[in-house]
Amino acid sequence: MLTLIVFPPAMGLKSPSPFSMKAIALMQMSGLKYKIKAGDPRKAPKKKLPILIDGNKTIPDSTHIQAYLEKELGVDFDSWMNPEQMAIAQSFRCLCEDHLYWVGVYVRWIENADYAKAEFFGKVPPLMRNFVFNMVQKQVRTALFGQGMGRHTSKEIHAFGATDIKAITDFLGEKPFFFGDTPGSIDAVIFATLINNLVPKTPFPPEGSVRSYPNLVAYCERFNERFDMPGV
Ligand SMILES: N[C@@H](CCC(=O)N[C@@H](CS)C(=O)NCC(=O)O)C(=O)O
Repeated sequence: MLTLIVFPPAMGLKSPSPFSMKAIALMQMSGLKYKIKAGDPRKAPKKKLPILIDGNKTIPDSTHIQAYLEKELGVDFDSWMNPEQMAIAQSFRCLCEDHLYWVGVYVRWIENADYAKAEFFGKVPPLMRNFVFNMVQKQVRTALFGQGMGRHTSKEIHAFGATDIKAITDFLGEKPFFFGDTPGSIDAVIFATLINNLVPKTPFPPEGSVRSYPNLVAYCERFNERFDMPGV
């Protein structure tokens, strides 16, 4: 039995991490039997989630999980795509995972700190809660600074996010999935990114949020329904 280890539920999502959500989406798209378990990134081989466990094999990283499903388990996500579509998909994957992701991290952990504290550490005894949250927030700030996003002002970060989301909404247009009628692995990325932008209270960026684009909201609903996403 395959086991997918993801961040525990919060913010009304089965997993409030775009990478965990992407892995869940890929598993749902694969049609394989698997179970989801909440885990702790500190215990993961690369100190990040998601990871996939298949017997005695451990596969960290959502991209490597996708490759494992394709190469080892025969799942075919994208063979219908032509090289131009593959190139566009790769560009949008980087937009979501290497740029827009960091806008979300900033909005969630820095700008909406009280909400994040309550959602992620609400069950921690009050005396410990501030301590643990401050520790995590410090790590997040360091990561944001190292990546570069954290060196910008709030207004600049929002503008980056709004431009990324505009690119997604414009490219999608009225198509049911990212490249038309057939969903591919890029849809797992786009869905996971958008759904993490749709959580209540932290629609990011506030200017030009996902919620303000009807085609993106409808896309999330369509993906959710088609792949019977658990607990979204
Ligand atoms: N490249 C990885 C990124 C995974 C990732 O960044 N996961 C974050 C949560 S969204 C994480 O585990 N962070 C824990 C930490 O940095 O301590 C993937 O595609 O799976």
